[in-house]
Amino acid sequence: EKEPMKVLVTGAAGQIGYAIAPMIARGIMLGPDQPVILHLLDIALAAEALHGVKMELLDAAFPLLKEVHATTDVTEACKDVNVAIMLGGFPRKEGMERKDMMSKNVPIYKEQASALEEHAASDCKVLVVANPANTNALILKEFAPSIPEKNITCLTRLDHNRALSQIAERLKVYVADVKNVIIWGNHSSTQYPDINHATVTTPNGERPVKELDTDDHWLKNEFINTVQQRGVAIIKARKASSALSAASAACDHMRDWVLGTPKGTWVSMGVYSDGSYGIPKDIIYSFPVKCEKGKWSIVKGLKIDEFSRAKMDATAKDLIDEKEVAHSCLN
Ligand code: NAX
Repeated sequence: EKEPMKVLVTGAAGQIGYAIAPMIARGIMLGPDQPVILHLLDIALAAEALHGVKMELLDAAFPLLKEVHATTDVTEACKDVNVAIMLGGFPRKEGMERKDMMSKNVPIYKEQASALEEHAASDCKVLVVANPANTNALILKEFAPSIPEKNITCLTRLDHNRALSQIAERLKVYVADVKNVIIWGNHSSTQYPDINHATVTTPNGERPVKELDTDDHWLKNEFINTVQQRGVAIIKARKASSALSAASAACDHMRDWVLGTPKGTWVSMGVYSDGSYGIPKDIIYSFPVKCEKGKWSIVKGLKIDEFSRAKMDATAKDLIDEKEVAHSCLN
C-alpha cells in the first residue's frame, strides 16, 4: 500500500470544505489507491462545526482515510502536508468594497504562507480557492519564498468546467466529448473564456467548436457572459455560492496536476506568469496548461486573434490592479 499523503484543507468547516472532504477521502482528488490523512483547519469561531465535520468523516468509514486532524492552529495544520487546499478566508459581504475584502484576506494569506513555508513538505502543492483567488495565491507566493513558485496555483477550473458544460448544452453533445476551452486571467468577471481552440469529439473525429457552431454572436456574447456570471446565477438560485461544483473542480485541478492531463487535452490553471502570450510576469494568471509527472507547463504557440488579445490584456490589467490594492494592504 502507498504511503498516505497529507492533505491540508483550510476553511474546512465551510460549504466547500463540507463538499470536498469526502471527495478527497474517497480518492477522487489523488487516486483510488492513494491513502490520505486530512488536516482540517478553521478559525476558533468555527471550531465546533469543524469538530462535527470530523465526526462525520470518521462515521463515513472511508477505507482510504487514515487519520483526520481538525485544528484551529495554523502551525499544526500545515505540518508536513503534501497538498494544501486553501478555502479559508474572509468572504465579501454585501456593500463591502474590494479593498475592504483584501485588507481582511491579505494578512490571512501572509500568515498561512509563512506557516506553509516553515512546516509543509518541501514539495507541497498549493491550490488557492478562496477569493480573490489569484491575488491570495500571489500573496502566498510572495510570503513563502522557499516554496517553488510552480507549486503555488489558484482555481479557475470551475470556470473551465462551466465553459465545457455550456458548450455541451448548446451543441447537444456530452460534456466529456468537449475539450480544450481556455480560461484566461483572473477568476473574476473579467476572466476570458476562449473557445477558439476548443473541439468536440464526433463520430467523424475531432471538430472545432467554431465549425459546429458558427453563430459568432453567441460565442462572443452569451457564452462568455454566461460563464463569467455563472457564480452569480448560482447564488441567486441557491441563496448560497457554488460549493459542490467548486469542490469537484478543485479535485479535478489537483488530480490532473498530480496524475497528469490526458494526451491532447489541456486544462486551465491559475499559475505564476512567466510572460507567455505577452502577459505580464509576476501575477497569478490563468493559462492553458498540460500536466505530466506532477508538473504543469503552459501550452505554447496557440494563435491569438485581436478579440482574444484585448480580453486577455483586460483581465491582466484587472490582476495588476488587484495586486496593487493587495500590496497597499500590507502597510
Ligand atoms: P464559507 O464561508 O462557507 O467557508 C469559509 C470558511 O473559511 C469558514 O468556515 C471560515 O470560518 C473559514 N475561515 C475564515 N478565515 C479563516 C482563516 N484565517 N483560516 C482558516 N479558515 C478560515 O465559504 P465557501 O463557500 O466554502 O467558499 C470558500 C472560498 O472559496 C470563498 O472565498 C469563496 O469566495 C471561494 N470560491 C472560489 C471559487 C473559485 O472558483 N476560485 C468558486 C467557489 C467559491 O466562491
